[in-house]
Amino acid sequence: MINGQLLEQAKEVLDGNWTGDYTKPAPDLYPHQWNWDSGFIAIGYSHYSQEKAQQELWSLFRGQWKNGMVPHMVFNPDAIDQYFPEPDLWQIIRSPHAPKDVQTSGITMPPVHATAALQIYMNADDGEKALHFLQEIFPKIYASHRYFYLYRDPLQEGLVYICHPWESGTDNSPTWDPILKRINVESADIPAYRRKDVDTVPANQRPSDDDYDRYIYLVDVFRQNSYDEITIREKCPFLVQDPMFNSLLAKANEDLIEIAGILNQDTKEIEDWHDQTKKAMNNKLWNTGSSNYLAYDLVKDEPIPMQALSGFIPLFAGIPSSTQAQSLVERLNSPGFSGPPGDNVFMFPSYDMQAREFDAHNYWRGPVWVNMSWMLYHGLKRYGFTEKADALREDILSMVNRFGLYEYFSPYKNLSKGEAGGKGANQFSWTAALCIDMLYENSHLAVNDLADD
Ligand code: 2M8
Repeated sequence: MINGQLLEQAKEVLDGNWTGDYTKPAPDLYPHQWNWDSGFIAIGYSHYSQEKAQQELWSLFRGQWKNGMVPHMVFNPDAIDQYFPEPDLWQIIRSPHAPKDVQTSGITMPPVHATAALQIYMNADDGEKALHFLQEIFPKIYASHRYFYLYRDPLQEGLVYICHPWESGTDNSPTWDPILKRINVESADIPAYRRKDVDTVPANQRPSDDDYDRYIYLVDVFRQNSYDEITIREKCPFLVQDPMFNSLLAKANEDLIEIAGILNQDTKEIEDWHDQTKKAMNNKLWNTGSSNYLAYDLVKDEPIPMQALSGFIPLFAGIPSSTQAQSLVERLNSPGFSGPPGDNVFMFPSYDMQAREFDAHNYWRGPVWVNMSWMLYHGLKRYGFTEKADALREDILSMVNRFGLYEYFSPYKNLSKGEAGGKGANQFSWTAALCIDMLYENSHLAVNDLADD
């Protein structure tokens, strides 16, 4: 009964986190709305509640800025005292582009909304309603892609940069360590603040205080410069072309082209973006030595040689050639991402297990995340690694079934006595949503699995 029960539990988690307007990523730790979470969550809902799936995206796009940027967070005014940072830190009113009637953060996140919108349309029973939804949301998503190519691609090479680790979604990935270390933050330089995340999750599973000081320092740079993109580009010490962010943009371009086709809209501009990004990923971010894609530090003008799982996400967007895909899969199968020979490790740890920086319990420094595995599942299928993809799916569903619908997980299958496999927040929405998607997607399997394990 594993999968039938899991499906019900996952729906309960989404129902529990649903506020009436949007879905909280987790009950206590994350009370507001987050950008890429909403995309993943909408994909889960699209299988059984079109209404909630569509509403999830509408709620997020209420916060869209006039320059097209979709903010990384839309605040719930009733939950302001439950999370740090509050809108007061962001002070988005300093930007002429910020919305006046919705409180948001002042940075963005990996763009998964074209991908989510297309899934909503594809999974709809009521084609007419879903078509209407696509027509309404298409110009907004298009504007958000245009924002990236206008403001975040200064070299006009098809690669967009992020200016804060929060924009990557992989907040404390070791990839950002070399850059954050270069930022010398004296406590007097940054606004006073108190973290609230460590009230609910053990500190050793969350970013360090040194990381937070730098996160706040960067927000201060943005607000002091009124969120002006050109000034930020000149002054920000953190400007990175991240392989996962650009892959998700490429995947979203691909899906936006499909949406434009459905709506009989012109696709030329999006196709140009798409071609350019795919080529640039392979020309600039591919690294033959490590058989994966590396992030690129635009301030120092050099690749960042850190080994994160983000460097494999291009598979999801169809960016690698088949030879590159083969190398990526070989690297995924190696001890760095699969552990020592034997079935000891869930697919896949978020950071190279053989690297000094790897930490099995700490957030984006090693644990397994369901959204990353879900993207790789689709990436592996896309390149014909069907057996590997199916094994990954089974591995992730069994992991979640064993430990619960947590935010992230220890990669180790054999835990020491008393150790919990689930980490961070429990009842985590995107874990639930993407399990739902994996269960429905192979619905012939899911239906059979409903009967027996
Ligand atoms: C985490 O990030 C937020 C800040 O944006 C936090 O730590 O408070 C990340 O895992 C991010 O990827 C995610 O979108 C967010 C909400 O789930 O939490």
